[in-house]
Amino acid sequence: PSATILGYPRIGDRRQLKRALESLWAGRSNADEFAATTHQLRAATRERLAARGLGRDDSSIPESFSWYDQVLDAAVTFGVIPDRFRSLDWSGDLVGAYSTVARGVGDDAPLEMTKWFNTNYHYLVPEVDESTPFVLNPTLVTSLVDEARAQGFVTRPTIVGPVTFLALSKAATSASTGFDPLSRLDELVGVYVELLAVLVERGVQWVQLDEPALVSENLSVDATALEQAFVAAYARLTSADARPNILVTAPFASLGALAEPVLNSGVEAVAVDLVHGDLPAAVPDGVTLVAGVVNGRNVWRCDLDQARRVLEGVHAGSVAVSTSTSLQHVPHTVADEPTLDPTLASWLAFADEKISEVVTLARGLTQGWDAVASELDDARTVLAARAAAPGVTVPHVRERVAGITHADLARTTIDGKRASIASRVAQQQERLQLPPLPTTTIGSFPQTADIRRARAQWTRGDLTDADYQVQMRTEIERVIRLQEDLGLDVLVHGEAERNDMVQYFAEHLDGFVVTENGWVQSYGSRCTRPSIQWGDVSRPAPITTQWATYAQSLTPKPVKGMLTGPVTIMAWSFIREDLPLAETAKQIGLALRDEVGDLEAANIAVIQVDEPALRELLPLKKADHKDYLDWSVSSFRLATTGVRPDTQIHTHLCYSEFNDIIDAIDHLGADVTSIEAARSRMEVLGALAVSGFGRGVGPGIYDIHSPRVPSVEELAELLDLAVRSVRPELLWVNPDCGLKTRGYDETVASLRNLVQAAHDVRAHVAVTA
Ligand code: THG
Ligand code: ZN
Repeated sequence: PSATILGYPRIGDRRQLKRALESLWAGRSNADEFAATTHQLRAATRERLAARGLGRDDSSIPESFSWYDQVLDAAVTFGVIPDRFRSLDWSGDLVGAYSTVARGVGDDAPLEMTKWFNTNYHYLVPEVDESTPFVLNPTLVTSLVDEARAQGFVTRPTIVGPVTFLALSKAATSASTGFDPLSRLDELVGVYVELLAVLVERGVQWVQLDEPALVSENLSVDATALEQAFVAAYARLTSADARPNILVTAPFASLGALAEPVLNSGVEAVAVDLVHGDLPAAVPDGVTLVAGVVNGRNVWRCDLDQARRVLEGVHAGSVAVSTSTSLQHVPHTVADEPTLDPTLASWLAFADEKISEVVTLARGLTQGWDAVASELDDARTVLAARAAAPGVTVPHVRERVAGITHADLARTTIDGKRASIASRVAQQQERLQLPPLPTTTIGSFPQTADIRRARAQWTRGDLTDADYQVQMRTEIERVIRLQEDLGLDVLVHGEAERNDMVQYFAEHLDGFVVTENGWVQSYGSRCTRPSIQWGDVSRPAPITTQWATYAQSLTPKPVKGMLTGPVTIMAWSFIREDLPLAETAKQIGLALRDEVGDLEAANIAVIQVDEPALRELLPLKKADHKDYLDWSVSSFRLATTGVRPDTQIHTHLCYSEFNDIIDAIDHLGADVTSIEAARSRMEVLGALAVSGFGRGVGPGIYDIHSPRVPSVEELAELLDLAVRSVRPELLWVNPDCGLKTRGYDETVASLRNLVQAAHDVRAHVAVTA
């Protein structure tokens, strides 16, 4: 094929998959109805891709559908099922068993979830030990292949490749210490070989094996081990007796030194990311280079002239044009955004529009560029119009960024002198009068159906601003009274007014727009609608002060002001690419600095700036880490250092892979940092202790991702564990994330136990400390 894509969104343009899954799980529909809906979704997708210009019967269309997650698909296909789930009805109720592994049941925890490379997609982490059986169950793959054939298509099944699968797996708790899942590569490859034979028998001509692990330097496997693993695995796969052609994909960054072994591994095609990585030096004869020149990660229209130049630089006997990554990371289509300003819309390309760009470039490459002259011309015109459009460059924003000085990044006293950490701590304690082991929550309280309904009505114009205000204030008062009853020490207003911790800010900042239908799968049935940052960012008016001030007026206890930090706003939005990320980060940092200043002026004594995504944007190449950590940490400091010493700055970070960024966390300079720790039983505190972290820490003592109510004993035990690594005077007590997705019953019960556990441990730490 001369035009292809590496994957397509599977959630559906109206989130059909989300609805189908949630209705299946709730028992509102049965497995047959689920099968019918998802069949329809896939059939429509194939037709849509063909209509956009991808070949119907030449394997150009990837078969990238998944019920929930592509890594779970591979785990199920190769039988990598944890013991606790092996007795499920895998042959009778496949989707039921599959869902249970993804969601857990009773005390059987689901597979852990973590970020897919540097995207905002979460995959499920397979668990492997020395004796995990690897057994082929090809149904998930073959059912799609058969279905496509019946529809008149020859498509290309896609599966996570064996190296990436094991590199992303974790050692099961049953494994002996030091066990490395990759040590079982050869056995797993044996089952991949069986799958290849099954696929050939079904008439499959090409199979896609996704190997993004090859480009990442952030995995625990080092480059040499990765290369050896790849070479061994693919020597065996490519010499299999019966197999389809193999396309190996390496999205997200450069293959670097691995390009040579990958291109010479005997596979028929290699897809490289030419948006985020470089062109390999040499492509051997007989290997097709699938050139990923259209960005699969962002929503901007492609600079076709630039893509053409890249394609013209490719020296390979056979070239296909593609997206740099799967399109699962972008929404379906710009055509579905009726309320978007048409000028802005003309600058954008979502999944469907990107397919057209790929097809255009492939036509240029095969038929000559004159054949696509008008498309190239259109793209050129749009790009030029965008560069000159009002709001893209705003002089007062640029001037303010240029005027940032070193002093703006340091906390100072009122008279301009630097405040030592010790004096800050003392002044904050003087103002806040907190007990030891203070209790708090991360920020959001459950978003009830009432709250969602009110917001939907208000958005539609069916509820007046004044009525919406009343409803939100009523909710805030309820949440404040609840926290007072529970005996929490530092309260929150609950964030009822926020649909999403990023979108809410994007809606209130100049330079951003939000979409109506631009859903992107986050994990399983959950989606977000990333905002689009198209121009220079500034804050036209205070954003959160009215809610924070109202909440604080209801109680003598301190109420935290709650903001989302610059890096997280960027990580969870689509960001412009015509300005360095560091510059955008400064613009957002300054906007938030003003917001922090307004909260302080309104007498809010504790201000939390969340950066859950700090680890996520960490570049895949180590050489890029320092630069990233410099600008990301600086943007947080820019947002937070303008306050008085007696104002306490908190931050919250999700995800437990902190090892690479511990120093950066310290450099944020937050007075208190809450982190996810419950699922790892406080393990991350060990790393903090080793680094000599001397600021307040709130290790989450219960996992909010599950409705389970932890007992007082269990919570107290975790606090006792925490006290082994964190000095008691630095320790805070909180859940490990916001409570937005939880119900009220379990939230109240869990927080009651949390407060009790803090009281119990206070008594006993006081004795031992
Ligand atoms: N906001 C944004 N991105 C995020 C998160 C967030 N990325 C990482 C993490 N949090 C992902 N977690 C979730 C958790 C819940 C949901 C989505 C991502 C969720 N979404 C609703 C759904 O799919 O039904 C839709 C929410 C809405 O109506 O806006 O529940 O917090 N930006
Ligand atoms: Zn969190």
